[in-house]
Amino acid sequence: MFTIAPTARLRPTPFMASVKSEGITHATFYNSMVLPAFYGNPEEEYWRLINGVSMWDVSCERQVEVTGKDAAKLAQILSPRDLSKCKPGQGKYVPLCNHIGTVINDPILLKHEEDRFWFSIADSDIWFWARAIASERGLDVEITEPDVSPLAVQGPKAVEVVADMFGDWVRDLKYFWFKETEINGIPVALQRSGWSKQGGYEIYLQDGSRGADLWNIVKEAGAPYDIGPGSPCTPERTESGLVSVGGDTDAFTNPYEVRLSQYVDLDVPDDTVGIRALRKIAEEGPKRHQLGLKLEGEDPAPLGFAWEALVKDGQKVGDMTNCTWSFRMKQNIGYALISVDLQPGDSVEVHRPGGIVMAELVELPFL
Ligand code: THG
Repeated sequence: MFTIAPTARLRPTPFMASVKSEGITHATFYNSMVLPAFYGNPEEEYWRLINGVSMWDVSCERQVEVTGKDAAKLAQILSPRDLSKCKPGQGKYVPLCNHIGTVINDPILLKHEEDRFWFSIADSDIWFWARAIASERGLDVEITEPDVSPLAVQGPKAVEVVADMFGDWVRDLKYFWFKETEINGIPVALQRSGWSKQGGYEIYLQDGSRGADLWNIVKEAGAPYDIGPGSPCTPERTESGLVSVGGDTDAFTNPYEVRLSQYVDLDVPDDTVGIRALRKIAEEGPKRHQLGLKLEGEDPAPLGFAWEALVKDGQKVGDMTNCTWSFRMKQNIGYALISVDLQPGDSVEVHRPGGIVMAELVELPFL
């Protein structure tokens, strides 16, 4: 189609040479970085994630490091999830909201020490946001981007690959907990995490000059398990019900609309950004909710670059924010962000570029 023209605004990843030699065919952009997408066979890459083990260059999950006397205070101001019991070595999934309660990002927060945190961010500029909030509140913190690039190892066999690399202790890591360690002299943090429901780890490379070395170490350790390159996998994440902030959300989507309410604690301090709006939304109840859609039709018809309208009795009732062919369910499935008047079991029209398709609303996750 076309080649990406280089510019210093678009940051390559430390694994770029490796993913090229693996035969990358598609990439997307995320946090002004390249996010490798496919290596020529999306279906094979999907089944490898479901049945085996897959390695993903997710360097674009950039880290925002917060250090200093008020670091913990700022972390809690930025996140409506209660962090008071979070321990060093623990990670937590923390949706971030703006002042009107819109979800603006959904990082994994890694607490290294009482006064040092990483926000491992989704696709929006939290470096800007954190600096602005910290300055306006007069906090004593430093906010930087460390030299850190996550490499995800995902799938049911990921634990074997990572145990062969680091030792059996990795089997006892609890979900989102992490440990700073090294492999062949390469400094990394190893965390049990990853954007799939198939299990796995993320290796946070802490020396950008060693990307090819780390890639090769994982590739070699994974060879007995038939590891191969992959990427955050839309069919799997859709079947599994994971949210993509920025994909499934718009400028007004609050956590209650997209099944993230369990990560909001309404009794966090009043100075947490958005908490007053969130309390009001919780009291009044959200106007939209996120449900699954099972579409009619036998042929794969993924969503393109835009949401598609959901219509009932001639009225627009919501949007389809995501649609993908499910290789396990053998049909097109998607997410609806739709009026709470519509419920699982109801059917709606999806107004697609190629015409109207009927779909049934169901609870998430699909599988
Ligand atoms: N890894 C790292 N950083 C990230 C992501 C990642 N930054 C942002 C991006 N992904 C999106 N955020 C996520 C990350 C993890 C999960 C969802 C979105 C996730 N959710 C589980 C769920 O919803 O079932 C578990 C959450 C819980 O129960 O705490 O895993 O992938 N480094």
